[in-house]
Amino acid sequence: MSRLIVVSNRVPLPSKSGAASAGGLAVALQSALAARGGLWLGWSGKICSDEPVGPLTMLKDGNIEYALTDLTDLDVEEYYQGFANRVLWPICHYRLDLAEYGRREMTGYFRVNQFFASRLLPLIQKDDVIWIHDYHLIPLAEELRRQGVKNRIGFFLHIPWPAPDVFLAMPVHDELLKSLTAYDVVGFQTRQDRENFAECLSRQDIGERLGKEAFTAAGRSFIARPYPIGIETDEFTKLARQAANTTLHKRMRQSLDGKELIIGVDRLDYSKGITQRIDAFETFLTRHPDYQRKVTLLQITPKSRSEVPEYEAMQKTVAEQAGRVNGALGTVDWVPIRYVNRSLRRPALAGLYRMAKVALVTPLRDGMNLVAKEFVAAQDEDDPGVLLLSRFAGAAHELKEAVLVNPYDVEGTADVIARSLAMPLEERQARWRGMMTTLRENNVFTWCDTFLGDLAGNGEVASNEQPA
Ligand code: ADQ
Repeated sequence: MSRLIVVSNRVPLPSKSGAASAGGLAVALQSALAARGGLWLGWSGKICSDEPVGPLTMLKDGNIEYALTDLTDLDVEEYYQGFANRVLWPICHYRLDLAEYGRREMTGYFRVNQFFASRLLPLIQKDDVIWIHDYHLIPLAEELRRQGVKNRIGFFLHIPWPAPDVFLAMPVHDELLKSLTAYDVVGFQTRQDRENFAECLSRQDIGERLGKEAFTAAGRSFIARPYPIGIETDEFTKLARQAANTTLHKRMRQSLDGKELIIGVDRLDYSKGITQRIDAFETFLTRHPDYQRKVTLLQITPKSRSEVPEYEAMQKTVAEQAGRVNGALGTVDWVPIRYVNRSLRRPALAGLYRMAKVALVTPLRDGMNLVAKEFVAAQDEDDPGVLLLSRFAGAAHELKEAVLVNPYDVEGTADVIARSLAMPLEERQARWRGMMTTLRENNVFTWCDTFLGDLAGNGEVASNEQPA
């Protein structure tokens, strides 16, 4: 088997405390790489003010080797905080209003991709397959090809690919589209994302579509396919089952004192619909006063990207909003919303999912959303909770038995919360069984194997040159 090289912006090193990385890419790739082994290259998270950046830091943990590079403060400002998180992230989540284009950031983005290529180049061996992840590194393969790399290179986009009218509003759209044609396999979360991408190529007259998944451009062929990302389903179920007897969970149950638990778990991000969700929860409590003092919403939201102004502002908004609802509706012995800004260890999280009667997974837009899948996997089959899922999450394309909502419709979501709490056991079980079948059939290992199978050339089109 050829060696696998994974490249992503951040590399989540195994933590001594066992605290989980609160990010979907980290969670999924850690599982996938631990099973197969390989090399993982990315930013160490360290910022240095002097150029040139020092040598790579090499670490080993089990069968994964890590190659970590520092970045300069200018790199971080232009590439990471700038173009990646203030242009690509909002655009791909349909927030044209939040995108801030600047030539300097765009140039920085392409420059740092060149830098990643220069770091990776000396590590590449003849038969390695290279798997590049997410919107930070779209032009990386093009850079590697320019340097003569002929290895198989795949790209997986963890976030949505938006509708063409949205994507094409971005000034450098053609450069990004063309750079994706340097890959052998381009993976998306859903068929809809792939179709949006294909439509962008066609509108811009870049290359040609040869079949459902086969494309050609600039004398190369590549495939673009949906590979919906999964979780370690059975492992997660086991974690949740074991968590029931831990001190944390006993304390939690005690503190609930018979009240039903509703749970929300999201990085603090405007795409996750947290403010709309809190509005919906407040509307639900106001419209259904019988439920007051009988339910609690536990919203677990680790801070993320605090250096980007929209995120900093959001921290304030959500904290104030939760405080306002608690002030208006809470009583001396009941707090409607427990709002927690920290990362939990995975077993703790799994146990809390299992304790919850309803999960509110209501992003305004999401590539997939692993929380939805984790919640389902954590349930007790005899008495499963209800997944209330945004129709704008990639997961809604797979988990058809979830209760789908439009997160922009606050009153509609409030009504669905009430219906979910009252859902009869047989219906809950039937929905849960359907979703579990999907999660068992498509777990994180199937995701990884399918992608890497295609990348190895087992896919529909695999005519590009193999390493010399
Ligand atoms: P994210 O936007 O980070 O991922 P998501 O898919 O929900 O979103 O993954 C979050 C992960 O972090 C989950 O595994 C969750 O358990 C974990 N997590 C969240 N809060 C936590 C907390 N407080 N403590 C511990 N762990 C926490 C991006 C895309 C998604 C896509 C994934 C994977 O935005 O659409 O599903 O990548 O491709």
